[in-house]
Amino acid sequence: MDVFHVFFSGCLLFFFSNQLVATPHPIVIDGRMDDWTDIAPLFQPERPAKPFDLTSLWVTDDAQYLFLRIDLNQDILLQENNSLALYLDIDGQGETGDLAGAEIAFFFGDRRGYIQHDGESIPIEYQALDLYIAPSTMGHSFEISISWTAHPWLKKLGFGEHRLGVMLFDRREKEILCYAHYFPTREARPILPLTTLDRADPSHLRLVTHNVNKRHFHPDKRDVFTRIYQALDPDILLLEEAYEGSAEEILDYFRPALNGAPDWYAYKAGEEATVVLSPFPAIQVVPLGNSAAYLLDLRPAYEGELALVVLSMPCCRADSARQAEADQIADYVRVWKDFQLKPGTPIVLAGDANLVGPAAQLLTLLEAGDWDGSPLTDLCPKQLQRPMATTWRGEDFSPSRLDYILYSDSVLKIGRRFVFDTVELPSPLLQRYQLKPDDAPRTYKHMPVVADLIFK
Ligand SMILES: [Ca+2]
Ligand SMILES: [Ca+2]
Repeated sequence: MDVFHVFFSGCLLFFFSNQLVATPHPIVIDGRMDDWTDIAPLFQPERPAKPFDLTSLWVTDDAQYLFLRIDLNQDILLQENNSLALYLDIDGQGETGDLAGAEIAFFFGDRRGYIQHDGESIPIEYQALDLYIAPSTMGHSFEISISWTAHPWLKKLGFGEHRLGVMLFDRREKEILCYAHYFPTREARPILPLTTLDRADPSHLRLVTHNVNKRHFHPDKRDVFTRIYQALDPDILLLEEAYEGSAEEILDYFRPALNGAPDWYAYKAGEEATVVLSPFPAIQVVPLGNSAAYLLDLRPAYEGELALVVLSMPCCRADSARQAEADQIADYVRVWKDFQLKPGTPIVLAGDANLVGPAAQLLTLLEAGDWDGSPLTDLCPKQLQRPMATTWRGEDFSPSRLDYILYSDSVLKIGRRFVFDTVELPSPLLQRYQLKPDDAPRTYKHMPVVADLIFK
């Protein structure tokens, strides 16, 4: 493509002095935009003029990442079937690089791009930029992070050390949607000491959900699964896609990771083999498509019961099957509340919801409803070491938040909550739990999600 085929169509540019910003903006890539409210847009057209157009661009950064928020005038999936391209001029020189002086180009709908350096160009996917995108569902507002140092060429080009040229471009209409400049601050994020994975209080009931993706009986992975579950120390361990083995065989296999799990119960249900391991007997086990509902009796350790749905919803482009399963789950929760549960029984929906399509699927699950008539709450925990809420490591698609914990917050509080990965965790913490940095990537693609339940 050459620059003469590009029509510059009257963007307004805002040059925003980042010198006023005292601390880095605590952006979390989680698909929620409330963390951007104190940041002024870098670019806003007077009114979106084109059928597919940008309505706002925000840019901020810290020592590790460049963060972008892109708002559009229509709903899209950012990682499929769209013509949006990002061009970044990263060496501060408009005359070097490709279109608009850019050394980085990324075509979101193709999940591909390139980096240019010294007249050479290499094709890239998300890994070369350490690119995170949220939400993974359809929407018109997306947040994105790019690591300053993900690829050796980025360092050579001085990424983050020069004025950035940021261009958003519609490849279908060959139109520039925006071109703006941004001055990185590279301010360090305040680092909170991270020394323990433990519950804040021993009375908190730790729920861990993990899509083991058929790997749970893999002989090479057993040792790592054991060390990770030992470190997380669940009271209730939920597994999804644990096809191989009966519930009892899976419990026996993981006993070494669960302090021997004396007097524990094991259940398995649903087309995608959801499993519940805990010291609590189930009063009900009901398959709901790929997912399953479990009513656990928590007595005498805790009062009453826990109404649990282990999610393992249909994946990928099975949008109508996923919506149908969300409807089935929400209907079941309503039947539970209307006819079966003691009012105020805590309700938790946890597991792999695979939400990569219309946003309505999440709303359906949330609208199963809390006891006070409000929707369920989406816990949306983030990783311990990164400002990301992604629970799936990525492959072809960027890392995504696929695993969810939804709960009835009128009767349930949550203590510690996090998405667990071993990469980039501080060494003392890894040593304390006999973990290695590559344990998690060697073992799983979905990360365990942890929530400590506190009953009101
Ligand atoms: Ca956010
Ligand atoms: Ca350049």
